[in-house]
Amino acid sequence: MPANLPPDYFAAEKEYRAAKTIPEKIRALEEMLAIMPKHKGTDKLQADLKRRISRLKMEARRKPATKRGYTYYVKKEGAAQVFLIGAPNTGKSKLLTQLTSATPEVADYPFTTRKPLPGMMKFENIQIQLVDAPPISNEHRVAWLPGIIRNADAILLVVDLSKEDLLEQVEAVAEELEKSRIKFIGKQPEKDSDEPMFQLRTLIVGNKSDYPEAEENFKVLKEMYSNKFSLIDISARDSTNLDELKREVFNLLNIIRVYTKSPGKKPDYNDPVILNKGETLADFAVAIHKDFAAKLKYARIWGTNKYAGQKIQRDHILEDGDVVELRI
Ligand SMILES: Nc1nc2c(ncn2[C@@H]2O[C@H](COP(=O)(O)OP(=O)(O)O)[C@@H](O)[C@H]2O)c(=O)[nH]1
Ligand SMILES: [Mg+2]
Repeated sequence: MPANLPPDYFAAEKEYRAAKTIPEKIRALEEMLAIMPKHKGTDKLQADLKRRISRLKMEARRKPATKRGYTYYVKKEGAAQVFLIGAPNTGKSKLLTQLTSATPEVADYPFTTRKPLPGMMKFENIQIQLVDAPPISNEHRVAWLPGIIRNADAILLVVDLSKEDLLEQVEAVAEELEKSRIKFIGKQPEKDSDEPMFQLRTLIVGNKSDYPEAEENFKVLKEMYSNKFSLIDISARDSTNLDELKREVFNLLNIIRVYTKSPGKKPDYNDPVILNKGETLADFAVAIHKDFAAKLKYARIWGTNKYAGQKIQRDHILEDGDVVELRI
């Protein structure tokens, strides 16, 4: 049975997607639940919302940042927020200087980075926010870090390929974050075990590929992790493979760029609407304006695998690069 959700629901859903904090997210989800018509066709959706609400409430209870009442919260900007995470001295700050115009301190002694520092990375026609963070190791725990990482859309786990202890570098970070119930995953969401974990999409970045031993070490790293994760080797120092890295970051985010078009005019390719993969024409309309979502009759689409100007309905799943003309 189709759910037939009212326009208010999509507006609340938009608020949910824009929500930055856990209380905001909970409020939006509760609104979605309240608005949703209660019948057989929405049973599953209702259950799903309830599950998400209770999970967020659980998370809010154990968030250390709120207990301390203090955190280095980094406001999201651009299409997505991606944290640079890793052991000390792996080159996170160096990488940030190479990919953005931010100027963190880069030094060959550990723990130079004490606060998160954001910078904007340009990828084609969008900006992605990268955030440099203090290192994570078994010896050194930054209490507020897991709290702000939870807000990120994805993680770059930076590993030093010049060192023999690659696996320890990865596992130490994974272990530390697991204590805060954060789990690294590849591009696909994983099934929860008994204890729900907060899942973060992660790309493993092997840095310092300019070292002679790096190639062999990267092979070892791939053998260990390529069944679950995407990996890439780069040299932040020499700017090797950084364009490929940018594309990998974009792929990791599972986002698409969709463009608006007015009748008879050319689309503006400089200003894409960012959606998650799998989102529909209805989601696109909500992202533009909630009134559009309510009034939308149909739309025309231009893109790959479509006839130019083909008519589409609300449930049509959009793809990266699609151009859409909304008809209300
Ligand atoms: N050879 C080489 N050295 C690098 C590379 N990236 C960073 N470094 C050096 O590694 C040290 C630690 O870098 P930094 O960015 O401060 O590491 P962080 O602690 O992870 O932020 C510095 O001396 C950097 O110059 C690289 O790609 N190749
Ligand atoms: Mg640093």
